[in-house]
Amino acid sequence: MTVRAYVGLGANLGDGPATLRAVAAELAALPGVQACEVSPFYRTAPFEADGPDFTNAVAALDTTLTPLALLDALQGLETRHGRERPYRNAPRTLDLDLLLHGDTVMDTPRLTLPHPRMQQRAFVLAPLHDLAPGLQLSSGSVAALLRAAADQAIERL
Ligand code: PH2
Ligand code: MG
Ligand code: MG
Repeated sequence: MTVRAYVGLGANLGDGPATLRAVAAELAALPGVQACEVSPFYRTAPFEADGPDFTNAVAALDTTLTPLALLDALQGLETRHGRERPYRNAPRTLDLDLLLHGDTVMDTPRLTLPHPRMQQRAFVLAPLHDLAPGLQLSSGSVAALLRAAADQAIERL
């Protein structure tokens, strides 16, 4: 069964736009991914984190991968791009967060779906809105949630 999944892309070490362009192609080439559409890129101020500004985007995937198989593939791409985890929310060469996997709701130590913090974060909501302006999330439409996050500094590249 093919489902629509959304993945958040972020980088604030190295050449973020170049990394995200490469990752867009790598996501599209993953076994079990039939289609991949990537949003415009945004420059965003660190949100509850420190370090340089981020480059952020969202990818919409049509995939037959299960949530955990897709998570494994995303973590493989993070590792390939030199991701290190010295402390929580440390600056990173690449962060790939599984935001939504169809209608899956799950809460396990390894993976919580929908992503528990996405509904407050303009750096996720703006590119998600570009791809899916009519999307409904548990606390409202992506459009309304984006308006509620209008105080967060983001700039479309
Ligand atoms: N990711 C975080 C924490 N804060 N801020 C921005 N602007 N972009 C991110 O991708 C980001 C963040 C945790 O993963
Ligand atoms: Mg993240
Ligand atoms: Mg992450």
